[in-house]
Amino acid sequence: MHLTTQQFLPFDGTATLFKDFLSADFAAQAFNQIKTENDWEQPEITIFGNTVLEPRLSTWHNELGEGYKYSGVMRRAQPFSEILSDIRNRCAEVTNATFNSVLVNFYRNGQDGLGWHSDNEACNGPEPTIASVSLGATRRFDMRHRKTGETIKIQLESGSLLVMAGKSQHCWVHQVAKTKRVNEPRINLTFRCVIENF
Ligand SMILES: O=C(O)CCC(=O)C(=O)O
Ligand SMILES: [Mn+2]
Repeated sequence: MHLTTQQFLPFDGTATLFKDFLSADFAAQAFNQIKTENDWEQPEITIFGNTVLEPRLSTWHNELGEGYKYSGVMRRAQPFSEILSDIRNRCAEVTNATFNSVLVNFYRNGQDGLGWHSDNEACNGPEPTIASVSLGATRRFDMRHRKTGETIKIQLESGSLLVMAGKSQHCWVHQVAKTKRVNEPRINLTFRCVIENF
């Protein structure tokens, strides 16, 4: 299988986009299946002393039953469904990496988003390869260098795969900004390989 790729980071890691990773039909079907099958959660987060619900729904899945802690919240581990395993295997094939976990985000419309952060939790290891699959509405994904402030904007279309690797989590932060321009829902899957018993 040959897929066209585009490289986005000028230095300090890689962010490689496989625009046509999944066919439009498969992506649409996967979107519907994950939307209906997933047992969605909406954890609370505390920002500057205020407790609010996260502006998106999500689930965490891990083969070993390991929970995941981020933003101070411990997430329960759910098993991989058939569709999540299928997409995970396709990611493994394209990247030559292995993935034992996935964080699934459901952005109900443009008012849902994810603030600046990096996936640099110790359980991901020092230079994690993260495979990010998008389904549904196109959303803009921004990456900003921690030192230079250089910002890269990437349109993540349905069926695309963005692979972040090397120093990308160490040197860059990323976000999915809220936008009034998008009214349609989007699902994003970020496959990771977490270290056991962290
Ligand atoms: O929705 C996206 O494209 C990004 C998701 C993300 O950064 C994460 O789950 O850590
Ligand atoms: Mn992230």
